[in-house]
Amino acid sequence: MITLYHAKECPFCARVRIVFEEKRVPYKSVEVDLNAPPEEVSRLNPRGLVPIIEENGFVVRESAIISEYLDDRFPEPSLMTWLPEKRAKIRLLIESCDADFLGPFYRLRQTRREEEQEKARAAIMPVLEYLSRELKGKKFLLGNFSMADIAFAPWMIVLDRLPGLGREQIPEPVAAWIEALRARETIGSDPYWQGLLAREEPLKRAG
Ligand SMILES: N[C@@H](CCC(=O)N[C@@H](CS)C(=O)NCC(=O)O)C(=O)O
Repeated sequence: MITLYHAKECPFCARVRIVFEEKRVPYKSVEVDLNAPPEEVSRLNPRGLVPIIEENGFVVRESAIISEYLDDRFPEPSLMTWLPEKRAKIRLLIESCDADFLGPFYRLRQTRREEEQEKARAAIMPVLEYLSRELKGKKFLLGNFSMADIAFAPWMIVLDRLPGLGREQIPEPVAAWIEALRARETIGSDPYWQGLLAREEPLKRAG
C-alpha cells in the first residue's frame, strides 16, 4: 500500500488526497505536524515539504508529479484523458496554476497593504480570464472533471475570501466552476475544505 505523508491544512496535500479519493485507492495516511515535521520528511524530500508518497522504498514528491504518477499507476477513471492535445492542455493549466496563480494568491492573502493587494489582484485577473475562456459552456475545465480542476481546486474554493475578490470581481464562468468544485464529493469532503468551513467566517457565495 502507498503511504501518503501529508497535513490536513496543506492545500498541496489536498490535491493528492483528492486524486486518491477520485480513484478510490486506499492509502496509508501519515499526518505530519507542519510546525515540527518529523525527520522522515526531510529524509524523503530534501526540500522538507509534504505531500510525499512512498511505496516499497519508491518515493515521489511534488503534488502535481505525485498526482500524475497516481493517474499512471491507477489509470481508471482517467483524470488526464488519453488524448495528447487534452493532456497537453491539462499540463498547461496546472503549470499556469503553479507559475501564474499561486504567487499572487498568497501575496493577496498575506499582505495588508492596499497597494500590494491591488497589484496581486491585477496579477490574478489574467488567470481568471484565461480560466473563463477555457470554461465557456463547460462545467469543468476540460468538460469532464480532470486533473486540471484538481490542481486549482484547493485555492479556487477559497478565492472569494481574498480581499477585494467578491462575486462582482470573479467572472461568472469561474464563479460557477467554484460552486461545481465545492459540490464535488471528493473536494467537499476533504479535510482541508472541512477545516476551513469549521474555522472561518461563513462563505460569501461566489455564484
Ligand atoms: N511545490 C510543492 C509545495 C508543497 C508545500 O509547500 N508544502 C507545505 C505545506 S502546504 C509544506 O510542506 N511546508 C512545510 C515547511 O515549509 O516546513 C508541492 O506541490 O508539493
